[in-house]
Amino acid sequence: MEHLSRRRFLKISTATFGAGAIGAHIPAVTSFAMGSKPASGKVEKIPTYCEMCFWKCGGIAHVRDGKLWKFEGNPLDPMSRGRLCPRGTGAVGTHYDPDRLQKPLIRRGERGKEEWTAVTWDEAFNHIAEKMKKIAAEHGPESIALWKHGTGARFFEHVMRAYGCINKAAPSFAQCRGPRDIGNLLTYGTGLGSPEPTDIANTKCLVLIGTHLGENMHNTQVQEFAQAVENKATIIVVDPRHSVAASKAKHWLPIKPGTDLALILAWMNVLVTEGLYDKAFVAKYGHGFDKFAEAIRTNTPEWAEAETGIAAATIRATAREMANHRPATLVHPGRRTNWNGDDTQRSRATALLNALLGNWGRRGGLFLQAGMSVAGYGFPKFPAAGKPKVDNPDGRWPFADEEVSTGLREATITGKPYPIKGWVVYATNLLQTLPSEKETLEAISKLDLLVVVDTHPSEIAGYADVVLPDAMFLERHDDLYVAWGRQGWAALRQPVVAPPADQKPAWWMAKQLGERLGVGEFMPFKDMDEYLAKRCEKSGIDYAKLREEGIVMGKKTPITVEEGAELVFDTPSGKVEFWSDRLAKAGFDPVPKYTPPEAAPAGFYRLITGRSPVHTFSRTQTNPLLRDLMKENELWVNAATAAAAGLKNGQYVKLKNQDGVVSNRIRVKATQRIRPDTLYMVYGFGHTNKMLRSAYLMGASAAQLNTRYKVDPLMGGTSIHQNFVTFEKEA
Ligand SMILES: Nc1nc2c(c(=O)[nH]1)N[C@H]1C(S)=C(S)[C@@H](COP(=O)(O)OP(=O)(O)OC[C@H]3O[C@@H](n4cnc5c(=O)[nH]c(N)nc54)[C@H](O)[C@@H]3O)O[C@H]1N2
Ligand SMILES: Nc1nc2c(c(=O)[nH]1)N[C@H]1C(S)=C(S)[C@@H](COP(=O)(O)OP(=O)(O)OC[C@H]3O[C@@H](n4cnc5c(=O)[nH]c(N)nc54)[C@H](O)[C@@H]3O)O[C@H]1N2
Ligand code: SF4
Ligand SMILES: [Mo]
Repeated sequence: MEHLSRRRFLKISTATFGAGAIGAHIPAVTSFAMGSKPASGKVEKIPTYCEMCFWKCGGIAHVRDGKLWKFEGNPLDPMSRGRLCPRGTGAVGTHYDPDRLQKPLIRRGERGKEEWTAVTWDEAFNHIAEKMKKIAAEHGPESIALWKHGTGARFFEHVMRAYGCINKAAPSFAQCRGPRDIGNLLTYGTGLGSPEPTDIANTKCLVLIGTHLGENMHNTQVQEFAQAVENKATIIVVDPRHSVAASKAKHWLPIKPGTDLALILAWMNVLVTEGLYDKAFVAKYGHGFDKFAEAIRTNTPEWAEAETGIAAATIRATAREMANHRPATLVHPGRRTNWNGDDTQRSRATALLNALLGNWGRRGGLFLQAGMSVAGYGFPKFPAAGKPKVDNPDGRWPFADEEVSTGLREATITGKPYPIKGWVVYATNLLQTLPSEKETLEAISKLDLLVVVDTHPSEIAGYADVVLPDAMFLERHDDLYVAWGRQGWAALRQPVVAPPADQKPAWWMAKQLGERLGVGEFMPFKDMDEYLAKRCEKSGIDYAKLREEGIVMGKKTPITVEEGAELVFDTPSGKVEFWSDRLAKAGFDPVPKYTPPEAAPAGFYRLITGRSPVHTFSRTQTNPLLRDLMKENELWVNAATAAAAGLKNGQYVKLKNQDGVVSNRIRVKATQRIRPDTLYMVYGFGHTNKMLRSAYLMGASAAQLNTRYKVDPLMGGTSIHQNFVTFEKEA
């Protein structure tokens, strides 16, 4: 198999996306020689999977003279296909980042004042275990909750569950893909998960609603997007902003934010009234189609034009174009879908649009995911839960199938149905991640114990009682990644270098904590080699080979109708639910209905957010390699809006939101590439923890301005595009 170098990848992406798009942001760097001079020395190549984000691409680390030199794609891996995105390559910078946490810390003085005593690991664990036992004795172990994001949380969750902690939450549901997964679940009987089963490589018509591929750097999707462009697939992009993806599109629909559901309904109206939908698919697999067709009868393109600002003729033309290419037309289901508060219904509408195009289980549409089964280690049984979980009391959000983060936060604030007195936070910067910083701080004020396990002195770490410095992913073992995709596979995470200071791997911390909590028997293995070797042995996987290659593939099975797969829908009707009896019964619209978004107050603009191709959320701003590529975020302002406000391109400005919250300063990017009524910035900047020396107050924090949010009544998703801002010019 060809070893594609980083330079080649950059050449590919630059060629495909063109200058001015992502190519302009990404210099051609073949190696990041931060450890040692790449001139001589013994090079070891060790495979492991990346966790600079949650796409989990397989990579190969090059270690020269014992020092981390570079990280490249693993050609055997279906996610990376031998190429990493800039953040993956930049993982080397996280290893060497001088702003990383070095030692366990215990708070001195007031919470949030950031005065610490460096302690030994023993002292840290003894302190935590003592506090946890006290909370458990007074309130029960259920009163200690876990916040988590990412693979490293695996054994913390395990040990805490063994101790009787049942409350947990991750931002990947209510703040991210939850609405999309529930919208699809209600329609097809299955959520989509990660990675999404989108056959972008083979599509003839790709529709992106938001979903800014090329800035959203989910590696495989970006590579496949480049393939689709090369294949001359029709690209339709719906975005208030001329995104990188929009620059590749035949049709860019600069929609008024918050009105996408009107557009999707109108597209479906055209497909139905003009008889362009997949009639055979609907007849065989559709449930309640006639009632659905009746429900969207008045959602004409002319009606939608007034809502969305997209001309009726354009809506018709794009709907017809989608129909022309079906079933190889793919309306991307999106990922971060928490926009407006009706997001599950909007995602369901997207699912129904895909159903009208008949692309379920079809080449160029949504393929059927294949998995691989890998045996567990075999642990003792967890104790039975004595109380219900607190995050979704009485099923307030009837269709939530994962924990609702803001529900856990609210329970911590109210102490109902029972008090939550401890939080263990693993790899989620709650102050940047959850909307309403104020509510997060209020919840923290109720705690007797806040433990933060992080690689960096994040904002949430600044409020901790105890901070535990994690090894970064290149320095630790984690559990196997058992993945779903075109073919199932399992990938190995193994350490390639030692942590630079006194950081320790997450699994080791969990084991230490478990022993002190008296549940040591739940981690009966000496180390991760023993654990992983046993899982592999039980599954017939050659562990030695896995350590060499980093990945083992599962069996190939048919994933499309073209390959002979059969379609089965796990819904109450056993069919694709154009009309949902479940929703009707629960008092919701059985077919999605549109409500217009709130108008901006005079002089205010709607604030929307997205991703930088070279950063992940709020976690990479101090990474010396990635900071070099982008050290602060910019505020996208329409050139006319900027001129009217007397703002010049490149000047700094502060933003004030509808609740009077003022941001840190941010540089104006005056551009034609955004609607005049909308402002845009990437999320994750504007750090306020002084210990993040190189990122402190660089750019503005979108999260800080997200004081208002709407909650999706179906599943508890928190929608953050509800905030309006105005300019505060710098003195
Ligand atoms: N480089 C990089 N890549 C990442 C990540 C990262 O941190 N860095 N994070 C990953 C994760 S976890 C996720 S969830 C995804 C998120 O990435 P996506 O799922 O692509 O996120 P979206 O919010 O859909 O996309 C943001 C885009 O939506 C547009 N937009 C905003 N409001 C509206 C609207 O009302 N209507 C329409 N049609 N468009 C709108 C914005 O202008 C922007 O272009 O990215 C993933 N990829
Ligand atoms: N305003 C706004 N809010 C959003 C979004 C948005 O677009 N705008 N996007 C939402 C989405 S889609 C998502 S998925 C979430 C993401 O939410 P989070 O995953 O919480 O994102 P981060 O803010 O990067 O917080 C990650 C924290 O983990 C730490 N960390 C990184 N690697 C490691 C590690 O290996 N071990 C440990 N222990 N810690 C580590 C980082 O230093 C950082 O403090 O945010 C959501 N919130
Ligand atoms: S998409 Fe990039 S950052 Fe995410 S896992 Fe893949 S290489 Fe790493
Ligand atoms: Mo996300």
